[in-house]
Amino acid sequence: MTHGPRTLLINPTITSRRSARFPLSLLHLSAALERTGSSQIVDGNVDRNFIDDSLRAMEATPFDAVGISVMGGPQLAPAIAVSTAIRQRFPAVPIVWGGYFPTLNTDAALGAPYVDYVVRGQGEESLPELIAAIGRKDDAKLATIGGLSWKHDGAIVHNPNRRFTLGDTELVLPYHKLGDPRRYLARTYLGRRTVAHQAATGCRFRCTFCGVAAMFGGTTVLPAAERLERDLSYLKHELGADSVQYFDNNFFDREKDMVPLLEVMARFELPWWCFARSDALLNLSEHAWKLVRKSRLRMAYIGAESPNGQMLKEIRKGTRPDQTMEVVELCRRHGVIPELSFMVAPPENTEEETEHTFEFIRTLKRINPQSEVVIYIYTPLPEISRHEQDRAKRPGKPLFDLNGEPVVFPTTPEEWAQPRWVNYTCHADAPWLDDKLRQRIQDFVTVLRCRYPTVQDLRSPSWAKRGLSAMAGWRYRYGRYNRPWELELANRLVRLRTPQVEGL
Ligand code: B12
Ligand code: SF4
Repeated sequence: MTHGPRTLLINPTITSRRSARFPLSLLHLSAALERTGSSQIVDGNVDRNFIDDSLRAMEATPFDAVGISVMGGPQLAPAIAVSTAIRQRFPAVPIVWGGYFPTLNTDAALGAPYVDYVVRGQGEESLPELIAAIGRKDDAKLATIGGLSWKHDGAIVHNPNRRFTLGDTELVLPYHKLGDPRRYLARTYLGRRTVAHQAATGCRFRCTFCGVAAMFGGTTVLPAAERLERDLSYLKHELGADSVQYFDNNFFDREKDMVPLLEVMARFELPWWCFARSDALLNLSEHAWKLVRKSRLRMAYIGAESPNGQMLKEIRKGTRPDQTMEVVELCRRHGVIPELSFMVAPPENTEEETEHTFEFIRTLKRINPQSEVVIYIYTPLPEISRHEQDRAKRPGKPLFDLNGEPVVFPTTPEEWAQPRWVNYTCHADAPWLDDKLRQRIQDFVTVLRCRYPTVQDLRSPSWAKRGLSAMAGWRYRYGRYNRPWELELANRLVRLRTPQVEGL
């Protein structure tokens, strides 16, 4: 029998059941909570009735608190819905929000009547401390919990940030809390049973546009090789995983620290995917590349962002366009597919920069036709979301909409959940984008993805992909992207996959 506080942890629906991967945030929190109490997980990605099921779980067992993981964008509306339902039925149970949305929009989240506490950044230490303090009704203790934002006498209080750690190194995550963890293994381009895993946490860079920089403020913590070995051993031998998608924010860190990890991975030989930077890959030694090949890296998602060196400097990306060109060639030589992401339609020189990016993508495709391309609209973070140190050092430029009016960001979760702000968060639309350019971008993307269907698409038959590619050939060759109605029609039948929405 378990003693101590009980916490219900909820992952509101964000993706289809097919695309559901381990809710790693909740698994990490659950592992931490088990030390002093117990927890139950409801995952809205596999449990489509997660609101009713959360209420039922609370009826069956009294919980001391509910923790909800919230990413901005499409997860927000279900997060609001489940929080409201819980507040109505169980008004006395405290509700804690954590994850990227409340970390980046703390005041908006805490202003909602159904959010009592926000944990900013990592939750492994703050959440158990918070739940213990709530149980003892200990306000003095609340004031000492790092990373906590809370309400005191009607005002919002932000405690100082907490340092990042990798938490307990003794145990594998409590995957059994998800029912049968094997149902989270999926057929992907990497293998028949791909598993999601996070080895290191954070990122040492501070790109101004990035939610990861806003969360971690340039900090990263790598795991010990033994820990990675233990985790991979469990995933491969106990769960039967045959490939791994690493969710690490930025996989390749300093080579000397990476080599012991790559050595472990080279022993497991599980094909893998990760987020990486062009400079890190270009700087790897021949020895490291040997390990990378042996460990079977299949695809690296690289933030190329822009062909404009000046813009890359301004956003503090720290990489250059020539490095993007070099890395696609390097990847080709090593049998790794580069998946390049770009941010088009920036707030300044919107059209020109977009066309320039299209041309750059064509050049990269010539160097390495296997390069995959993901196109986002550049939607800078609201100033208030950026990490406090970066805000002070480098204030962002003001943003204006099409009418020249300043862009005013939402101040409540409900506003952030409106379609136009969901699109903003998903980098799918921006207030300075006119209909003509929006259409132009959409047309380019249609022609490009038909001309070069992604290898990540296992759903569409290869004859259909070949057919689409042939149909799109002349448009791509002559740059005639406008109104590709025939491709849209054909694509509606084939339904090519969109990894930027669904994940691998
Ligand atoms: C997996 C993932 C997804 C999956 C969702 C999971 C699934 N398939 O089941 C999918 C693919 C659906 C997805 C979608 C999106 N994602 Co996403 N996603 C991720 C990813 C790669 C991993 C998340 C993860 O598991 N991390 C590991 C865990 C351990 O860390 P964590 O989630 O941060 O949790 C810790 C803390 O945040 C905190 N915490 C979290 N929840 C809670 C709850 C409580 C109560 C507490 C106390 C603490 C707490 O404690 C946890 C443990 O330390 C991250 C990048 C990353 N590496 O984190 C991006 C990331 C979170 N996604 C992001 C975004 C923006 C999106 C989108 C909304 C937009 C987009 N275009 O990418 C889309 C929506 C797409 C659409 N149109 O529908 C951004 C968020 C940044 C921001 N600006 O807000 C990230 C950081 C990617 C990036 N580099 O920009 N995503
Ligand atoms: S864009 Fe990539 S490198 Fe830059 S801060 Fe974000 S995760 Fe790190």
